[in-house]
Amino acid sequence: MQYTTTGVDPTTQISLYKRMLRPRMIEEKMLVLLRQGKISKWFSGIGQEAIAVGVTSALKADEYILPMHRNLGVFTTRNVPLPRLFAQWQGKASGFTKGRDRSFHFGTQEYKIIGMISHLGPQLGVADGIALADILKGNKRVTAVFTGEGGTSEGDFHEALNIASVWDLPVLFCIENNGYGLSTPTNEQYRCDNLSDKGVGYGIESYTIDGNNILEVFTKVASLCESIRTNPRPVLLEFKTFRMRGHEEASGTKYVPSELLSKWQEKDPIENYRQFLMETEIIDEELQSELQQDIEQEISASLKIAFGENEIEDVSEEIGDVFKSSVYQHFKVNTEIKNIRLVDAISEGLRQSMERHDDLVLMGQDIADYGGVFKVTEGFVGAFGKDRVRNTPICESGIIATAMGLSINRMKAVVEMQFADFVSSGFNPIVNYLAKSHYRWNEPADVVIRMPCGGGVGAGPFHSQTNEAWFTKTPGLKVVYPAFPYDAKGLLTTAINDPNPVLFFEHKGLYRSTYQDVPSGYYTLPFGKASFLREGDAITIVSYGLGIHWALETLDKQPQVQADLIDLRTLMPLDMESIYTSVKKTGKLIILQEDSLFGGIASDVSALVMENCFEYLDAPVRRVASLETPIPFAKNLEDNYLPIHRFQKELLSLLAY
Ligand SMILES: Cc1ncc(C[n+]2csc(CCOP(=O)(O)OP(=O)(O)O)c2C)c(N)n1
Repeated sequence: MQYTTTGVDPTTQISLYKRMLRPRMIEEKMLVLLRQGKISKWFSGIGQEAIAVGVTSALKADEYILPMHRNLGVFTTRNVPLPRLFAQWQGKASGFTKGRDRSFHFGTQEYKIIGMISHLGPQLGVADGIALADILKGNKRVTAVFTGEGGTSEGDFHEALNIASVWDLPVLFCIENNGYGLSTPTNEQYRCDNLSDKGVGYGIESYTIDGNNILEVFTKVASLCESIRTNPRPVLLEFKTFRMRGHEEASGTKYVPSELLSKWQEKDPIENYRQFLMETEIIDEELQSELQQDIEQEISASLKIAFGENEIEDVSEEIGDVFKSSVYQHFKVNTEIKNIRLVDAISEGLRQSMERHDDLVLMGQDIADYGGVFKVTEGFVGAFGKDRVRNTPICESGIIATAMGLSINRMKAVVEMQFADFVSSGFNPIVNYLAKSHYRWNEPADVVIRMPCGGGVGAGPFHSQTNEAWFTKTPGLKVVYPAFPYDAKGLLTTAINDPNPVLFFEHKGLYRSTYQDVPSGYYTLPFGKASFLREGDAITIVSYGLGIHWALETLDKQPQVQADLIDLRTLMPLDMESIYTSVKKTGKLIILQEDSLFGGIASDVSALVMENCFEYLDAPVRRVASLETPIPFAKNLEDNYLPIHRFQKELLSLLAY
């Protein structure tokens, strides 16, 4: 192996050696503990240390790094205390996740390390968001993110590179090409010669680097970082290396030809570098054994602390940690009232939030000069500029991950889905990243996702869904679904103030058909408080969104029906107390929902009422909802699908029960 020391002084040469030796020795110890059954799983990075150590050494301490499952060297080079790391792997309380997640699945703001989620790809977009926040705040920083060559086949990789390219984001995309993705060799993963070639397609500068040569990694990355800090841009790096052990220890390496393993054994990054340092007399046997002894001692002392810690017994914070606790701030201003449409109220709430929060960034397809397909952000570019009102490429997953990155780097984001239906292309980062971060490692996702949704508009199966139930199912997400302009404005401002992820549903059928008197100043409304729109003793009607308007229409036609009509307004948190109070008074409950019946909110409201108010009920709870089909296009078919025409009959029959 050829080593060039130009620009690397002897102290740095030794420090790079020590930095590689530490993760190697920790790993060797972990492999012993694994065999003894003292830890549960291990993903080995043996043979790949030069990449994590070289890249981390080239970055400054305040620059974020997003490592993968084999990058122990990132954590050790950033001097994360070993007792905490060991406690993390043992699921102990003094780790980084209170025992809630394993291995390297955590981040720490203290060390500016943002760990992966198992799905590999999403962190590439998160790096984009972190880098975007740095650009917007005028920080001259680089963000480094890792992926394996297997992970480059995920859409997230392509989306993240493309976003970074069109937005000139200072991200160092580091591919560790270690020959195998689990058992899949590179020729079954991709067909270009080098993965760095992919940079060309995105207009990104890229390089192939010998990932086993610490000096090459360090000097190349250090000089690139210098240049990126002053001239922000993404750079794609492919580090050639090899995975010397199994994907994880249990799976072995039977499928790897032995000659490949021996060929790469000879290229071991630590052995070769040690020899080089000995030959050039930078280190000698004495120093080498001193280093080794120091690390050994550090490992055993740290292990003693971690093993000495009790297993987690306290489960009292499990529910409380799903969301970041935040105190609702009530703003009520006495200003002029204007009669406006739902779409205007949302636009106004968004505009006033932009004025209030300098750190709020809007992202979405065609939201800038064009104003969004529903014109919610019309005129925003003029008021706030293109840095904060950002047109995105068509890549929901990458942009939602980018929003997470903005939040990690202490900015706020609102992402507009062009239609709520398209959120399926960004489903993974929402339900796995945004929803779980606070519970896993105490990091909230300060992100609102606006969801223009709903049927009755003749737009067929992919532009009419009301897909709130995809999200109410997932702990860690708040779900808001206003039916009126006043609620929409006040709940949107609250959603933006809330540091947790919020799915904000906007029924597009109501955008331009629903008017209401709305205060023109900034105000907020609390989550988790349903509103009583009508009051009566005979029956309780629960609904939200367009369903509320159907219920009102029905009650107007049937003035003899004495009903409590409850508008849920937010689905998570859900105001069950108001429902219980009403049901205890009326003894009958009918729930109307626009979505198909099975697995929707109506089912859970029904179950909860049966469990908690059984002795007050005079009839079985009734649910009325759309058919169990996709939502159709033709008017007659859509009318048949939606529940409005069935509601009156069901209501009257329940009253007569
Ligand atoms: C979306 C997703 N699909 C599949 C997996 C299962 N899986 C975990 S790691 C891995 C291989 C990853 O290969 P690569 O990106 O090359 O990284 P390496 O493990 O080689 O370092 C697979 C298939 C996963 N975690 N996430």
